[in-house]
Amino acid sequence: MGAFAPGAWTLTAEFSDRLLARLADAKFVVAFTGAGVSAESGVPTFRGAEGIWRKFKPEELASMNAFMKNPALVWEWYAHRKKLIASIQPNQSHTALVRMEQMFQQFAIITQNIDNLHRRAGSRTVYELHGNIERNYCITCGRPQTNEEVLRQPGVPRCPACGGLVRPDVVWFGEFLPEDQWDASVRAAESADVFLSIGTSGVVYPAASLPVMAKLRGAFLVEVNPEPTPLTERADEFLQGASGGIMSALVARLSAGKSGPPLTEQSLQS
Ligand code: BJW
Ligand code: ZN
Repeated sequence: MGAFAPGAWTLTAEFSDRLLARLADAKFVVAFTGAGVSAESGVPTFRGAEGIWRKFKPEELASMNAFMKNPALVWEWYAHRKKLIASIQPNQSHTALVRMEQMFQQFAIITQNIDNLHRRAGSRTVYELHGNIERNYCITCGRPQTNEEVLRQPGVPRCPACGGLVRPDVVWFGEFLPEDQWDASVRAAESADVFLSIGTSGVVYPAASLPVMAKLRGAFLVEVNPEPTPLTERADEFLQGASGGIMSALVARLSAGKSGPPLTEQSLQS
């Protein structure tokens, strides 16, 4: 594995016997996803040259300090991303994960993404570690606001009930992750037979501790990424390349091993 050039995966790609055997025996499969999974839908990643928005690093925008210092700048970034995300569609990676949920007795997606694309694609069990960009709330009274309401207001949106600042319902640096989502993710990581880490740089904690947690509890750890990450040396398999092609090929390979007609690339995208 790893000998394929990024983007060279096709439905005939070969996967190791070890990986296929672990998947064939798996009762509980967990997919842990990051920004790379949405990249092929047109959502920029956070890190690397492509990920930088107007020369700002995520640490300079995604924090309460940054928001209080310059709410207009932070809102400009979020308004831009909200509009972009509303205009794009889930891609082959999201669709492949929907198919995987139908194939295994238990299946969960743990996502760091806030773009809601897994749910929009049709996945059911999705734990959102860093919130959801479709929600917003007032930092003073907690009143929720829809995207339609916030985007209607020019500049920094305000709460109609108390006049407080409204923020997106996402997790910024220095903030705790939603307890219920974190607890469910830890339980899933600890019970997984196969744990797939897909399209994440694995540098943001505590999310980045989940793949290692899963491996220590006996999961077979698979990483899918065009680039090596700090997790790569701990992975049992590193599938190097863009996740859309790799995940589609993997689902096609798995479904070919089951009864019924094998999936085609066309049927995976439909
Ligand atoms: C493809 C591809 C293709 C491209 N196919 N792949 C020092 C050490 C350790 C920890 C800390 C520390 N100092 C501070 C901390 C804690 C901090 C942290 O981890 N910082 C590190 C950066 C150093 N963590 C926190 O603060 C967290 N909270 C916390 O710890 O609470 C406890 C606490 C509370 C109070 C006080 C103190 C402690 C919260 C973290 C919140 C992260 N929030 C963000 C923004 C969310 C909202 C928004 O989107 O606007 O979450 S930051 C950003 O990074 C976002 C992402 O979910 C997250 C992870 O990024 P991801 O998904 O991995 O994206 P990239 O861009 O990094 O990588 C993309 C990958 O895709 C790359 O590898 C590409 O190769 C690949 N790729 N194309 C497949 N086609
Ligand atoms: Zn309010």
